[in-house]
Amino acid sequence: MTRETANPAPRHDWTTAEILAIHDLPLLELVSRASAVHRAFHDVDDVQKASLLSIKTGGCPEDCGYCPQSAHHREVHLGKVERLEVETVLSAARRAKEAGADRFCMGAAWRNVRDGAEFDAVLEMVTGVRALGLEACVTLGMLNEAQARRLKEAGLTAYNHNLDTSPEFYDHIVTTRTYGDRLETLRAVRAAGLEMCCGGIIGMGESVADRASMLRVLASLDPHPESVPINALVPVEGTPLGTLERIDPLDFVRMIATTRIVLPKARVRLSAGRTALSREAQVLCMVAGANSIFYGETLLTTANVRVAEDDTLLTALAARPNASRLATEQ
Ligand code: SAM
Ligand code: DTB
Ligand code: SF4
Repeated sequence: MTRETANPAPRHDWTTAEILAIHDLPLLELVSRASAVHRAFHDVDDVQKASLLSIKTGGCPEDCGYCPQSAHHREVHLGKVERLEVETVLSAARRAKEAGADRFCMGAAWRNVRDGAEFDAVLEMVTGVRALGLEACVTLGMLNEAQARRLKEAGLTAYNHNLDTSPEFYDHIVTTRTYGDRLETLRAVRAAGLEMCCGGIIGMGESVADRASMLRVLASLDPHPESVPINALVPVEGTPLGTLERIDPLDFVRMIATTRIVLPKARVRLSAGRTALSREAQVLCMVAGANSIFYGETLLTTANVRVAEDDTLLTALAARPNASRLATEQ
């Protein structure tokens, strides 16, 4: 038996070399090991549908190279949007619930959370989303422990704050905030007793060792993040990374499988970049351990897979009605 299936307890001492060795296994061996870990820790039929809404779009002072919302990338025209009203957000949450979402995630293009009317409105949104019976997640940039506690008191389920890439590659992508700043926000999230949603992006020109290194940092967090979004870069014209090629779908599969093995208990979310995957590639990602998707026509500013297509995919994954009866009749 392999080490990770024989001793499946989550580990915090992974080395980059160990993770890299797993990542680079022959593909079928990698996927079958990841699948075994997935089955050992999860109900494989359970795929979470997370709905996403941008509550404040564009004009962000940070310079993240991948992001269409950065004010540094003047060629991107988003049509600046002020913060949405609480009632507008709650109507969207109600529609998401009716469509079958489990979690409602709200994103703001802020460098950090500031106390005052804007933050108070977000707290109201969180309470309203929870009252609908949905899990609530927000991503608002950096925050301190007192702000994280206020979110917890408002009923927030999880806070999303991504590492994005490895510590070694990070300075190629973002210069206005440090890797240490990100880890400090994650510490505040944990100190407040919130669930942590933390992952990254592949396809930004990083090496495979950088991908492994990012997973090493995620695994060093104790406890591991409860959810881990793995995004493939959506190249947006006008951003510094806008001319990069989309990654090979099988590289996405490798990253998902490796994440599943290194972070066995986490919900691994097949996040941005799904529009470039065939239905079959998405199913392969799920076999390799992905158990959550963003569900809804848009991510924050870019297109997501259409809901009707996702419904077809999720129906295809479900057991065929009367399949066992038909089998015995034959
Ligand atoms: N401003 C907040 C922050 O950065 O923490 C929250 C919003 S930010 C858009 C959330 C995450 O979206 C980023 O950390 C990044 O991982 C992901 N993201 C942004 N643009 C992307 C793109 N073009 N392709 C893939 N992922 C992207
Ligand atoms: C995450 O890891 N991916 C989501 C969510 N967390 C907030 C955002 C993806 C954004 C993709 C680019 C866009 O639509 O602007
Ligand atoms: Fe701003 Fe977040 Fe985009 Fe960075 S990723 S530019 S912090 S909205």
